Amino acid sequence: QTVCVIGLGYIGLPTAAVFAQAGKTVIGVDVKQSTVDAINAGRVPFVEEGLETVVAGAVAQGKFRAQLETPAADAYIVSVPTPFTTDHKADLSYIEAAARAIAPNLTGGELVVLESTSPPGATEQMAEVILAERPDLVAEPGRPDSLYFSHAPERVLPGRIMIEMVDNARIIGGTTPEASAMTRELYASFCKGELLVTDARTAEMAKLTENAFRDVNIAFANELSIISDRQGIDVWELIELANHHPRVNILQPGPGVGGHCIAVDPWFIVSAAPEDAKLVRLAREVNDAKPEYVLEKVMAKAAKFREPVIAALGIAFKADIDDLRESPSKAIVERLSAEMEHAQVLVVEPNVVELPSSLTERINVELAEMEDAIERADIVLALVDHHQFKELDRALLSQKIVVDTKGLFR
Ligand code: SAJ
Repeated sequence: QTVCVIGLGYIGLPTAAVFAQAGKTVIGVDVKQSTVDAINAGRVPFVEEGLETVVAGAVAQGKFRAQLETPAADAYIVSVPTPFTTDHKADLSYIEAAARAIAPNLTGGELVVLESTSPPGATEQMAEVILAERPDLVAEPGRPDSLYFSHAPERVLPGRIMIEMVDNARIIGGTTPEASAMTRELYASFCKGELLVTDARTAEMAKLTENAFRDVNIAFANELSIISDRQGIDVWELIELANHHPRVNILQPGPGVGGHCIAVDPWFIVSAAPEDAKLVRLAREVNDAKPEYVLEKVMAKAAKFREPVIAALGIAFKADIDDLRESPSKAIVERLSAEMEHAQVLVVEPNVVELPSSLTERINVELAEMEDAIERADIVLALVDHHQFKELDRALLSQKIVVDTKGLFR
């Protein structure tokens, strides 16, 4: 059985690798020549624990190769980006392009699985694009000229992908029960977790719901942090106490919500149901507004210094990673340095060796070492709960004004 994986990014490449490991012949497709070349040389163009060994092994055994053109295959896995547009709608153009590239290769009997996180209805839309290109084929299970379509979202956590890809339970939703059954069988080749079968729309919505649940819960924590701040209450103690209740489980507040999933996916629910998705939208707005609250708080504290020096601890989007994309902490540092040109911002980020270009271009920002930055600072602004910061000697902070968005120094 030949499996074609379209889009060899953070999800597509590990998926291709585990299919090859499970004995399938896998052909990966990507638009980037450099990605194709790297993979065919057994290399992985990004950092993910344990992935390169599997890719290199599969390529060496001839079970996996990458190319630019979409080939004929028995099953297709579409794992391309679904970014959102400026008005918070899902951009499905990459899925459509993949569908158009698949269409000419089909003969009937093939399975096309959409893995990209998508708004409800996207799998059906993908099927429509393919069937419009191929009016000689149908989606009527049982007939030799029938095609099969489904959605199988992933739930892996970056850094643990090779483990979670295999172990996590997986939702599978076909546009027909026959498509679900085929998809289930395909994923059972490597997935040890439970395979939960539903329809395509429910599967699409389930993935969005998981991330929206987390976003709403974090928004609640962020709102509590602002209320508590103004009431003179320690929000971390408050949440810890409330979470002792057997049916309460509040997440942690912070400087905002980042990453490419939790800060994006809930918008797909909002754009699908703009009138009804009130809470989901509000949670997004609450979390998106948190960096501004932090910024104002720091600026108010800095007002009493003529040339304030601020040590900003962390610019990654969450603890103990080097990923700066969609990071609220990075956004706060960018805004701080722009709003207060007379201030000096010392960025401490143990997971990077250089600052991103948005910060190197600012003359009042520099990357600094932790102890040095704190010693020089008037204000210490904690933005990410990296383990290095948790282990900091508290005595260093005794003479400093501290703004602690993660409750590190309580
Ligand atoms: N955050 C808080 N407070 C918390 C937890 C997180 O402020 O209590 C912030 C983080 O600092 C970060 C953001 O939320 O800025 C997102 O971090 P995360 O660890 O919650 O999630 P991601 O984006 O790394 O991965 C999520 C996971 N989804 C869920 O836990 C429901 C992962 O399982 C998904 O596979 C992934 O999204 C995805 O690809 O959708």
